[in-house]
Amino acid sequence: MLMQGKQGLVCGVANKRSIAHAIAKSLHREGAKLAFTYQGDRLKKNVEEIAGELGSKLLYNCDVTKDEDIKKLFEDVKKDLGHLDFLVHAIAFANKDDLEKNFSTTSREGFRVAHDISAYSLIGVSREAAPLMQAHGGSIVTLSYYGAEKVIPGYNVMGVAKASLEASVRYLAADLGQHNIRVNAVSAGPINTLAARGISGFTKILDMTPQKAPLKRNVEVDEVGDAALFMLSSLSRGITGEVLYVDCGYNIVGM
Ligand code: NAD
Ligand code: IMJ
Repeated sequence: MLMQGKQGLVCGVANKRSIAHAIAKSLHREGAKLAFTYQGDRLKKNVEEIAGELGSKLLYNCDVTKDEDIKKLFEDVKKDLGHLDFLVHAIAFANKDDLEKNFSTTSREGFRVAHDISAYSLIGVSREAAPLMQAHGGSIVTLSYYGAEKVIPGYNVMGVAKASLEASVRYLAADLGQHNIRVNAVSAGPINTLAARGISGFTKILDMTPQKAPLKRNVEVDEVGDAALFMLSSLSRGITGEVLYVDCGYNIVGM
């Protein structure tokens, strides 16, 4: 029971396939008390059901493009939970046409949206979570992807946003370390979630990964859940500002 007596907030559950759901399952298995955010009424029922299965009734609506939603979220969390030991950020979005067209056609607005939702939001939620963590320290984990550092066909502006996210992890870690708050990213291999479905070429990438990855297979979502659990638990207490690859070793291979 690695997380006995610990409580935290999970942002980014859309449905049962979500990486945030797998992380929440790992945290629940180890005894953590969980609260969840959902993005708008469309997803409330899904998240309510998932939270219920993981012993939680604590749900908050939060659209990370709205500063007032983020502020209200942590005011409510403070009322309901008092303090936070951990925070999971598993949120990304870019306009679909920016993931399909040539990268050089990315519009100013498309660039802004991808960076606002996929990178700035980590800064926004970390800033508001920090005062709730300061007394005991805390751990924040976000999700990244290899497209942050190497060109992956179609990942386009999301790759640039993930590069910004990973740099933000380092700057947040440097800033919040004085309060014993750690900030890390888990860089997951391709997983068939809502955020991957309908992406042209995604199936091809899933099919090609086992040929190159040292473990000769794709990563399973529960493996990402357990790695995030490690980063959120005291087992990783000496680690901050890091990007941990959970990709069956894919990123270490040149060709
Ligand atoms: P998902 O679709 O289940 O999760 C994405 C979440 O982002 C959803 O819950 C959605 O509601 C939320 N979101 C989008 N815009 C938002 C907004 N404005 N406000 C609040 N929430 C918003 O897909 P997933 O694959 O579980 O994605 C979770 C994270 O994992 C993302 O950061 C993604 O980039 C990352 N990731 C995914 C893969 C993959 O192959 N699926 C690989 C590596 C990293
Ligand atoms: C996404 C696009 C292109 C290639 C991709 C992906 N590969 C992988 C993903 C190879 C693994 C999934 N991924 C890592 C993401 O971060 C996805 C983010 C995303 C997905 C969508 C789809 C629907 C939509 N906007 C999106 N914005 C971000 O409209």
